[in-house]
Amino acid sequence: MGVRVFHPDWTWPLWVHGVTPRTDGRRARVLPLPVPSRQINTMKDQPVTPAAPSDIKTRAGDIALVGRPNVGKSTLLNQLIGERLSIVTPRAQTTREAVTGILTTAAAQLIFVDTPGLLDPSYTLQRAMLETALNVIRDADLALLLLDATRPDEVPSGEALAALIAKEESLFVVINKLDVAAREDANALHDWSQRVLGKQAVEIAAATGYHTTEIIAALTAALPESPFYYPADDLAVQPVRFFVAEMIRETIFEEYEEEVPYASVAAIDEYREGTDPIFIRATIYVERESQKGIIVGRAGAGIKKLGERARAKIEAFVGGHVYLDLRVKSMPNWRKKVSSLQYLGFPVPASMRSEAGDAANRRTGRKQRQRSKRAE
Ligand SMILES: Nc1nc2c(ncn2[C@@H]2O[C@H](COP(=O)(O)OP(=O)(O)OP(=O)(O)O)[C@@H](O)[C@H]2O)c(=O)[nH]1
Ligand SMILES: [Mg+2]
Repeated sequence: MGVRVFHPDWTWPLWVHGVTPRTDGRRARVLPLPVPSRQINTMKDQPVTPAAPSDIKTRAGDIALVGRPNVGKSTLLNQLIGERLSIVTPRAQTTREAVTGILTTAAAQLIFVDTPGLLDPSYTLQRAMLETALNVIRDADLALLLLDATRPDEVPSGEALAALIAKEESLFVVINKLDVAAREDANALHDWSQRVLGKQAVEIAAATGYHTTEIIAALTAALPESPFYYPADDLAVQPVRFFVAEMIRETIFEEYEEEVPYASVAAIDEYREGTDPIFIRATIYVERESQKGIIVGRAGAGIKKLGERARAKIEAFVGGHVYLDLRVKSMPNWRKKVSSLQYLGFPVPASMRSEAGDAANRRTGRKQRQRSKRAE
């Protein structure tokens, strides 16, 4: 069994797959840490023995949490799992990668996959984010579409809408933020859901838990019969370093305004666990030297505060002292370059990788032509 450690202001779970502290004095079960895993449900191919008695038929499967940016997908994941697994900010496009949270009940294992918002991409990172969300929708057993009752015009369209319609019977729709929404706006979304998707939407408030029990019951009934894919006390599948990087990124959203959080990404260079304090070396990449200056701040005051706040979250998460060595570097236009995204570990779809290869070949070809012209 594990132990949970909470920071007074935070409920980051310690009880995630790969960081299950033990009370029997033996070492915690830890995934090989230097290997970043940006994949989802890596263990799903090998179901584990059901935790429930063998005469009970268990149900299990993936449920994609999807919707336009800022509709409350990550808030809902955290509410359903009962822990703060996925980062939440008031700003759109917070989530960039799929985040998996596992809810195990007596007879069912609901593997929720939080996704980046379904947006209209204008640069490469956004295209990779959209592609991630579309892939999760396609691969998941069920999809739960969130609509935001405070913004009734924000509904999926185009490719995303087509992917949702293709889910047919395995698509469920909820209208979120009912705690603050106007009735006529919620009604407009009910009409849209009925008209476009042929679905009766359920009203929820992810922030308060309103109607989430009903959602869990409806999803459970729709899951396929299956053994559990994960041990019953696992909550997450991504390695510690993923959550550490996300905590740094969330703190950047809290500390800086405008473009800086969007131009920032955190990479964990080193995670040395056998030491006290745990040694973590991380780099924040920004797109321009000027953004580097903003993060570092006057006489380093900015990065000092950022480091202290991020460290407090990480310490609560790992349940021990942490030495956080934080640096800032500029990686020009990293959000627009396939090679930079790959270097940073983002899942870049094969179609985009070949485009990058083609572009590089075109550049090389152009250079070769220029060289041969000059030689003539
Ligand atoms: N009042 C209210 N606010 C909510 C509710 N659910 C989410 N929010 C707020 O909506 C904002 C966005 O929430 P997120 O959970 O980050 O939304 P998201 O869909 O994951 O956003 P992206 O990751 O950017 O796509 C935050 O400020 C949340 O606190 C709700 O039920 N009621
Ligand atoms: Mg999110």
